[in-house]
Amino acid sequence: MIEFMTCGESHGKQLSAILEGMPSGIRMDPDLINHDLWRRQQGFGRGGRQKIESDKIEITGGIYRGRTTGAPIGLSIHNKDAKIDELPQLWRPRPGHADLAGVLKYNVGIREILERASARETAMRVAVGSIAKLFLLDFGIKVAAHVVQIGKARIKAEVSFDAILKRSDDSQVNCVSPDVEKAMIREIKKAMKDENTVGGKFEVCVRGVPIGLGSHVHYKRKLDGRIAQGLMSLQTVKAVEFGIGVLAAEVFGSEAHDEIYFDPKRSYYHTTNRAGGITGGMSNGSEIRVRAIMKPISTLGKPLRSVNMKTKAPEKADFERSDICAVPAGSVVGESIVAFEIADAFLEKFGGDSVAEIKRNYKGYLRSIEV
Ligand code: EPS
Repeated sequence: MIEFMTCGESHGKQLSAILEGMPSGIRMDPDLINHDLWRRQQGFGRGGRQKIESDKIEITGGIYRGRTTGAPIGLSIHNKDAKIDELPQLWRPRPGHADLAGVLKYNVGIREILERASARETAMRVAVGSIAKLFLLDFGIKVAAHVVQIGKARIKAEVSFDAILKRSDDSQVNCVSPDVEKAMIREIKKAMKDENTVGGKFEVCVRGVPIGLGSHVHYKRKLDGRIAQGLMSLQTVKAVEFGIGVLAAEVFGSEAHDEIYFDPKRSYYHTTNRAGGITGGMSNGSEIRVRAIMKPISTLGKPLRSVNMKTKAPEKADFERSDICAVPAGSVVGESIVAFEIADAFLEKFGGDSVAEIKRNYKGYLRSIEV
């Protein structure tokens, strides 16, 4: 089992994490981590904060001469906008934000709640996910995400894994189609003009996952449940779907499942992937395809009705600098979240203390399921 803990406020000194349980021998690549951090900061419709920050990882433990040692990995990202003590207290909770429930539950002000509820925290989740991606690459497993919808602009057809890999870092919305990208940018511009915000949907795909990660035997071990929990914990995510997802409610069984075939050269296989790569809580050998739906960000330039928590008078919600659209950034975070969950399930199945040991276990398993 791998686990990590993050701490740090949006405008505090730094974000920190300790990642525990990674084996020794993973080649560390700070450039790749920094590239993912950079990707998270991009996207048309991002707010002013990203012009201030240029997130860079500092690795403070668990690495020797460029490889993991098996010890807990210490990570920090310094905030440039680290002025938390100068920032004012707020009194008008934003509808849709953690503000109201957080203030009542913790008996503190809105400032204390928003500082930790902020999506700034996801920078660290990206760093952790990048390390998971580096581990998975040693086993030929690749994770990639792309934006499929912003507002009413959407990609209609399924996008191949290779097309997702080929998408350009220059895309302003992490979208594979230049035409749909234009329509997505139009949606964001509309929201911008109205001082509004807009949500959307991203898809995370994983290639090279062997059959049998996760398990049917216990609810906490189900791979789809674990991935869904990870994605639902991302700020603004309201729904998660695998494969045909919500469409499963309206089609008949004959259109909902993946028929099974056998070929002596390639073993068992499916010609469709309606399950999104997971059946019975276990990976089934097909690509994992999961989509997350993000609501529009709750900090609005034209705020919604709220209540002043000091006076109890009806007032408009507070507004602080925010994003118009965070879906492209969310897709990068989603990629990291899924990478972490796959790495966790992979280590659970093939666990060992070094990459070399895990490789032996993995090869033995692959041989055992050969027919
Ligand atoms: C974010 C940092 C935040 C926000 C945004 C995401 O920085 P600041 O509050 O200084 O502008 O831009 O967070 C929210 C929208 C939110 O509601 O907290 C980031 O780094 O992703």
